[in-house]
Amino acid sequence: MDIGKDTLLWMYERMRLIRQFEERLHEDFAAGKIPGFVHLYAGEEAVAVGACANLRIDDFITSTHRGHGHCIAKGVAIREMMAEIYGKSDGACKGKGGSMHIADVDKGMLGANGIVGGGPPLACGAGLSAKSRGTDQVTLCFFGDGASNQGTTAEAQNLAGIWKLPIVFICENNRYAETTSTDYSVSGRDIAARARGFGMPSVAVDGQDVFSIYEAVREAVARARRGDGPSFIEAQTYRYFGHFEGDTIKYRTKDEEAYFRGRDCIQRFRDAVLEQGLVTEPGLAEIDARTANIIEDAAIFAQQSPLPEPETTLGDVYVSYPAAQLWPFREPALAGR
Ligand SMILES: Cc1ncc(C[n+]2csc(CCOP(=O)(O)OP(=O)(O)O)c2C)c(N)n1
Ligand SMILES: [Mg+2]
Repeated sequence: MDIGKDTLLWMYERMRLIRQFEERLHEDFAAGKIPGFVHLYAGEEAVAVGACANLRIDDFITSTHRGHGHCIAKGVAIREMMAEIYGKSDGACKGKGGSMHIADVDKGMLGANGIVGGGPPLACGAGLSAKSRGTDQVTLCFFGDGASNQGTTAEAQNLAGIWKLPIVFICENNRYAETTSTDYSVSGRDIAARARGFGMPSVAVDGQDVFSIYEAVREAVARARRGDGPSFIEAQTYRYFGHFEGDTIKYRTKDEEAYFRGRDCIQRFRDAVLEQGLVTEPGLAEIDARTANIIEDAAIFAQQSPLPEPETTLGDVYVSYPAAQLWPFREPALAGR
């Protein structure tokens, strides 16, 4: 396995953090402690973690309504995420965004959002910005199978293709868009094949295998950094919980759920690294204990944080950029197309 030990341990820690974060939210939401809508990412951890393991802090990601895993994989602070989801003033967006609007631009996390297909055009903006400024920053664009049917996603792939933008499109095909199965909603069934029509390399990979995701994204990120343009990866995965917390899940069978839980990304990671002697059982147990503490600490932090003051409601609606940040752009913006 061509992955350094530090990266392996980081992958395990991040996947455990996401799983424990989501399981904690599942409990706290059921107990009535969390306001608003919550869409959980548990089951899909390998996608965000395997992908973001290839990034630098100054790279960008765009996200979806199911964004906690993307945030954690890109390094957003767990305490601030938890407080944001609780709607508290110490949250990543001062408690005004909630689960579906966590953003941390300093970490390159350009924001979760509630618009299905909202991320791909945003990724084009980030990609065009990097290209215009002459940096080698890469943008990973996460979106779902449902979003793959949106016009915005097709338009973004086309723009990224003609402008050779440094973007990796990552479709998280978890087989459902709300209650609708991809068997019904995806014409032609093959999401990865569609991207080839835009002239970019595209592969479908096992999204419950962190190593497969890591390898596929590594190649795509290298291509983007070289200036060779976008790539597309369809990650075939599964969400363990309902579409949103409160979903009665009438649209899939228990057998199907058991099948995918039997292919759990964290368990498979453990089996692989232990069998190959890359990490020891106590080494993994130490990470389990540490991540459990981080989640417990974050939940207490969120519960103790005050609610935002009503008079702050209209603050932070628009961003003011100092003129110096906007100009000069490096010209020509699209040289080398
Ligand atoms: C433009 C738009 N249309 C419809 C919705 C309602 N909606 C919210 S999530 C969702 C399903 C998205 O499915 P997918 O892209 O596969 O993501 P997943 O929830 O499976 O992660 C829909 C239809 C929306 N938020 N935005
Ligand atoms: Mg889906």
